[in-house]
Amino acid sequence: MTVQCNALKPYDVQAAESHQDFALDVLLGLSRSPKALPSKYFYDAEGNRLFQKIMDLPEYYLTECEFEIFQNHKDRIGELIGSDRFNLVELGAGDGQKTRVLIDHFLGKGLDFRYIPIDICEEALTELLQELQGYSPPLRIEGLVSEYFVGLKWLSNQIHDKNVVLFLGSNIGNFSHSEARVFLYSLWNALNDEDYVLIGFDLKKDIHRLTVAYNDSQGITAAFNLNLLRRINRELGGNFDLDQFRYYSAYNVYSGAVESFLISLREQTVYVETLNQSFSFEAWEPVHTEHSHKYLVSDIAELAEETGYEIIEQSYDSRGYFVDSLWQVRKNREM
Ligand code: AVJ
Repeated sequence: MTVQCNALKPYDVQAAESHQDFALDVLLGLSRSPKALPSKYFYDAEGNRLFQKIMDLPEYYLTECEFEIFQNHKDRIGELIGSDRFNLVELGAGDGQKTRVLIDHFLGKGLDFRYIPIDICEEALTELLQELQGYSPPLRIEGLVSEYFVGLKWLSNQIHDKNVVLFLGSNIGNFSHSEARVFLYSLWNALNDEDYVLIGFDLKKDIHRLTVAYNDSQGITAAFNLNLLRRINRELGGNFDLDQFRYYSAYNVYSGAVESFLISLREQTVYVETLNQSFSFEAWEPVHTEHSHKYLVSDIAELAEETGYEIIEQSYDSRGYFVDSLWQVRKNREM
């Protein structure tokens, strides 16, 4: 696969397919029982704007934790990963605000790298690329608009390069533990021996703290979820009445995840033009929208071990809420 981009316009790897994928996933998700929609579709331009607001919420502690970790541990992280030239690949970069702490630091230390942010939201990526323009010495950047798998594909072609992959902000939390295992093993496969990955895990903690982070007082998280229905209206010609659905989320102790739903407030039928199909909802019927998994420190060790990495360093925030875990790929040897 050839991927070309210029600095200001991210290369859109998926544009043509993604509209069809969305239609198909909505059809599948609203036809099954219980109903569910994949959380990756939160991130259209509006969804991304709402997610940026979530990151600024006092209740959503994750962002400030990772900021603090990067501020306090950037020296150490830089020392561990940087000597030779490397590719700094970020999966799900979003607006890249936290990453900029690392990028600024790495540039300041004279590390030799190019930055490859990958994200499904074109608007977020374009904004990020524009912000990173002004650097001197200039930062080498290639932005890709895509889901994670293109990142894996891109990486598997860099057979002679050293790679450092960032997977931050608890993005991994949207995977179940078995999905995370498959994903990390696929990543391992695409990487070279001794490459690094830096993964942000949100840790298990006081359940009230978890619950409140996904039930903010300003209702931004609710709007973020409801935007998924608005996106169906906009892009697929749906006629969802957003007032007839209510956001609900709760921490499930068994699954170890905050689980989010949109609940139909009454019996209703919704028509989606592109699909030429109606979907009926019973009163109080839930549509699952997201799980955000929380980790034990022991889960992280197990996950690294199972998928072929060695844990090099765990960096925590001062409250012990969050950890950025630096792993190194181990190949061609007995572990
Ligand atoms: C971007 C997946 C890390 O699960 O915490 C924030 C998304 N959902 N509030 C998360 C989200 C509701 C977020 N991740």
